[in-house]
Amino acid sequence: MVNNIYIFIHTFTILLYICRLIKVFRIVKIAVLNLFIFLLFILVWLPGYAEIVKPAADRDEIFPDTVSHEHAPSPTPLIGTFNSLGSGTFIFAGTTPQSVTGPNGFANVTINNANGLAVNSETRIDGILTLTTGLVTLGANNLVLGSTATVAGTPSASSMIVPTGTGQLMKIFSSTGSFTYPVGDNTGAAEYTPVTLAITAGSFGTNANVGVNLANLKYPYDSVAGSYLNRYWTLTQQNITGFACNLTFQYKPADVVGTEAQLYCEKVNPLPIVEYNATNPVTHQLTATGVNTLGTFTGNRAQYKYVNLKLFLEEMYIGAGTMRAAWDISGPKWGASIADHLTVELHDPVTYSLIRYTANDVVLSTTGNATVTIPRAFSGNYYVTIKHRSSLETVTALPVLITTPSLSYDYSTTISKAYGNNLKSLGGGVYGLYSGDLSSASTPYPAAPVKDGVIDLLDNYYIYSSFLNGDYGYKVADLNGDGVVDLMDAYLAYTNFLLGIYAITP
Ligand SMILES: [Ca+2]
Ligand SMILES: [Ca+2]
Repeated sequence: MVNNIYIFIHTFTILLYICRLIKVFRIVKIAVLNLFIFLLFILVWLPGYAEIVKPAADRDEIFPDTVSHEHAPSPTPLIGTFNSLGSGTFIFAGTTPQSVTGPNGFANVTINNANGLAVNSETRIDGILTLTTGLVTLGANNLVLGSTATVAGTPSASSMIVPTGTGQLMKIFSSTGSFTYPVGDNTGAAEYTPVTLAITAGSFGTNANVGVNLANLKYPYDSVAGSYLNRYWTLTQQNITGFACNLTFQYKPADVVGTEAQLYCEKVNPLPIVEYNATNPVTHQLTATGVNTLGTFTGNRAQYKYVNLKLFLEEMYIGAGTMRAAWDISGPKWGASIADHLTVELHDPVTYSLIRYTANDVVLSTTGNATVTIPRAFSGNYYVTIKHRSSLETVTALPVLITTPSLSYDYSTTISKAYGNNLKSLGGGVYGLYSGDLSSASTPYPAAPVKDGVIDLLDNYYIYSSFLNGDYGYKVADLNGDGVVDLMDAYLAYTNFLLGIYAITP
């Protein structure tokens, strides 16, 4: 039955091309169009003709998903075995730089060498680490403090641990509790910038630990344009489940670029960015409470917020969570991993007609991801509306709260993600935006189309006219994005017209 539809369509295609070739009058062309639409209408409503299946030769298979938004996991530091050096106290009190090479397991260690100690391999201390004077530089090696280890002395810029390489100062925990990591940097001037970790919940496995290192640098984060901190700390944990903690980061006034009072404590990696408390510009401390996952923390006043959207466009969807990359004349218009561009609007939650912010040329990946950058000043609730050149305007089911540096909304998981349940099932539990609204009565072909929120015969006629004109490349009438305007595109719009689809907005 489906093949018959194709035979029918292609027969009329040939007829219409013949009409073009012999330059028949426009009235004949319109008559043929109307006949076609009428017959198509009859066919679609006949039992067994309601479903159309794409031909096997369709281009779907040639655009595999090659995009990954996953971040590589951080390398996991491991606690190995150590050569126990007994239960005494080792005092590093030289007058020239000293080093320790192991792996050694100490009971007590005193650092009393103004020229410092270099840790040249993994080192563990289970008793008391006394910081009298001198810097302990870790480089690529971890310094592990056992679960009962403590720090004594007076940590300062001249007496501290310097974990500014890949090595971490690691503390083993066997239960909840608090520990201050006596860390800082020796980049330019030595600066003491400790981290206090208070673990409030968790289950602690073998060698459960939290490690810290830091950098006296701006975190390479593209939204930081206003005020920020030239310092970030990276914390990782192992073998703690059900983790919850509070964190305090001490920075130096010299670290601040811009206005200190504007800074917030933010976890900037892994994404999404999480914003914690406003800084204390008197004590120069950043705090984060109720932290459940660790990562890299810094202070900044992000210039932007991010709304991470996930959505699919019906006719560009080719299955398995992937869309076709919209084609131009000879290849993908925007790139092989980009489906198309969108316009995203933030609408007032009470008066929907008030558009509070518009983001144009938002990139939609072939895997359905789009990130909208909005000025930080936007907070509160907004309807998030998606507009696309040939898809139906679609709105979030409810206003979305924008309070954090980034948030996510996925339109594709259930029909109820869109206002009015106005999504089309694409199979496999995936939902997408209806295709086929591109034009209106006032913008007939070949005028630049302006959509009217209804998928009707005017849209169909626009596509059909574009097809008759032999349009190809990046054209609005090319619903499925394959670079050619043809009867398939017209048919796709026609099926949604038959379903009586129109935009539903608050
Ligand atoms: Ca329309
Ligand atoms: Ca097409």
